[in-house]
Amino acid sequence: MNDLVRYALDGNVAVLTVDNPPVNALGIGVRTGLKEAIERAIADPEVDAIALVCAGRTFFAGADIAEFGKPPASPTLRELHDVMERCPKPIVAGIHGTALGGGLETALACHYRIAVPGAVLGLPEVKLGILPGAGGTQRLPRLVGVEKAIEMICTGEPIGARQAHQMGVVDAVTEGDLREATIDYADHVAAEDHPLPRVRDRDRLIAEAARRPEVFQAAREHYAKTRRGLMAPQHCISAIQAATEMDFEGGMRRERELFTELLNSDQSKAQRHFFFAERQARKIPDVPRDTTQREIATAAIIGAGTMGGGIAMNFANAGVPTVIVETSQEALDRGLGVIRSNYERTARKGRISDKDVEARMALLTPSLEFTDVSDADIIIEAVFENMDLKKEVFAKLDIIAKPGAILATNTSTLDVNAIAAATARPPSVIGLHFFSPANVMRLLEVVRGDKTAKDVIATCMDLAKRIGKVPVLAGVCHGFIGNRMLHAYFDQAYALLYEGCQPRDVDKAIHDFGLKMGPFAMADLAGLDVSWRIRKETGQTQPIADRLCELGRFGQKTEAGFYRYSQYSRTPQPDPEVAAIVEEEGLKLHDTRREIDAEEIVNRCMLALVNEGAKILEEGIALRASDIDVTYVHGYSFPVYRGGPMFWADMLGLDRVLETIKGFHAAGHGDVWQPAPLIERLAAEGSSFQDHDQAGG
Ligand code: 3H9
Repeated sequence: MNDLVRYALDGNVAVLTVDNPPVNALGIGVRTGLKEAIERAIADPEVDAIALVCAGRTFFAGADIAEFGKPPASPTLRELHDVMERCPKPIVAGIHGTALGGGLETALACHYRIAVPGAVLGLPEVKLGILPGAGGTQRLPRLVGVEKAIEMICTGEPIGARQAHQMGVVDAVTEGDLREATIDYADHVAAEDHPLPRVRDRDRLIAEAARRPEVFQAAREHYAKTRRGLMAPQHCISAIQAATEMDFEGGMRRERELFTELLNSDQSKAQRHFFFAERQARKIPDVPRDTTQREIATAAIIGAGTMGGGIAMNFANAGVPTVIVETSQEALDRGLGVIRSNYERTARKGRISDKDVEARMALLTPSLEFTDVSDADIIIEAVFENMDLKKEVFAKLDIIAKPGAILATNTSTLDVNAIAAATARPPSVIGLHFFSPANVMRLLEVVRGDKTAKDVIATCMDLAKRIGKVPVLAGVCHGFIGNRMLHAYFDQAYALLYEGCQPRDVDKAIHDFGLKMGPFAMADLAGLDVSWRIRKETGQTQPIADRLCELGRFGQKTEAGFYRYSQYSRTPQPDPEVAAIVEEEGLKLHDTRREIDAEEIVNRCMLALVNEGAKILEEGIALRASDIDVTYVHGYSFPVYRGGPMFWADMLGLDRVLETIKGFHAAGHGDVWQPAPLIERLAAEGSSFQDHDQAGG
């Protein structure tokens, strides 16, 4: 065949082994090799059956995403599946690792499927802004019914082999050697001489669902709420519905139309960009992948507050024994109590078992003794955001921690170099900035100090994956990547209030743009008192927010902030008292108030992110524009279907971005609207942040 597909004979079974590392993506080479191999097996009179397996760590992880956007090359996946499904000799897929997307679709085009117990199967295309475009929306509902197919396809969440067996997606689960088991299975079904089962012919569940079209409307409403703004889940539902309204060929044609529409959409371009951005973010040019790492078998967290507790949960979830240190028994009890109730809530939702709750709690050792961290491989400080306090903690850790331990600070803004300088071992000091709630938010900003050792960085980037986080490397500056940009964003949000908006105008525009919540609802959730205290300490003012705080309006926790809240609901209600303060303070700065439309609100807030992001990029605080995108999607709920703020700017076109920024500057909105030189340069060259990333920054 070709060098990606090996052909061998085992008795009367042709064994096709695909070997296309790292994940056996079904690129053109694999498709060509497979088609030729199947045709050869069909033509060979000695062959009675075909076993299809993959080498390496996984079965096919899907179509080759890097091929999207290029002209389709024949044989396409669908053409290949046609050859497979019509093959007169049984084809058995042997599945290990992950059978995802086009990978599972290929398995569904085989006559039989067997899997090892650890295999995982799914159709995650929706996460790339597309739908399963090689028959997945037509074949899966024929096997598992419409409801289960909708759930799997619209969430993109995979299932394990045993569940897949129960649902009828695989025919058997094998504990033994997969290759041998697949050959045996193929041999066995060939001997039985039954008509070959083809998923496309199974119409019973489809016919049943055709009588209940209301299922589709309910699904549309559900995913419009839970996947707000995303086109792909709605298109997935339409494609599955087509399976109940048309014959197989008609359904396939409809699936193709919907797939093409999605593939060409800006949403899918953004989501595919994001897929590669997440993976790119793990790569650090001067820290090669094979850098020797420090072993992390145990951890310690200083501080059992909201942040410390959330961080500790990440380690317990990953099975890492963790000591949590506090200064008072009361704080320790409170912290551990919150962790337990978080776990119990998850157990009530059925996501973990009661046994898991106890196992995870057992991994956490509460302590009032600082010296109890002395054996930990990594110690993460999560105390109050105050430089003197942090320095004091690090000076103590320097004395107590074992040699080689990684000393991490969870500071969200402070100078990691200054914190490192409080120790005699700055190479072992790093920033690990978790986002609140730390057990939920996926972003981890890994802050590299001037002296942080490469093995410490490599260890932390890998550790992030182990504890379920997406790491982004940042350099040292006030607020690093995320919070420095957030500062610029909030400045504009406030400026809009002074000029003429009310909090709900700004929040609505930002929410409609796709963020989970606007800046003022977010501030109410986080609490207004923290930034008020910092402003007072640093001699700054923000008159509207200061006045709200003086009235004891600290946000949701006091049932009043920028909005009013009832005791029972977190839904923000506009408050005339706030409206009056906003107007009064606005008129102190401007002669009149003006109407500001949603487009200006979005541009002011989002382009503030982009302009600051470009400066961060130029200064080398972020390695890539795509790292900034990862930061904003995973840390600040920026809509993934816009790809992140920098990708969004690319889609607008940097010439348009520059013109709008210059317009804000000319309109007197302040010197923050001096365009970042990088934007000026890229716009002049007619290029984009993506081009800048590809050129190596
Ligand atoms: C599809 O199938 C469409 C069809 O319905 C219809 C077509 C007509 N293609 O994640 P990792 C690369 S859409 C190309 O770090 P892990 C990845 O970029 C597809 N490349 O490993 C990375 O490269 P690098 C549906 C891919 O062990 C390397 O492999 N399938 C693909 O943490 C390692 O990846 C999916 O959406 C791909 N399909 O996780 C599955 N997949 O080293 C997408 C991976 O240069 N993949 N790469 O950075 C995954 O979810 C994970 O990669 C997987 C492994 C779970 C498989």
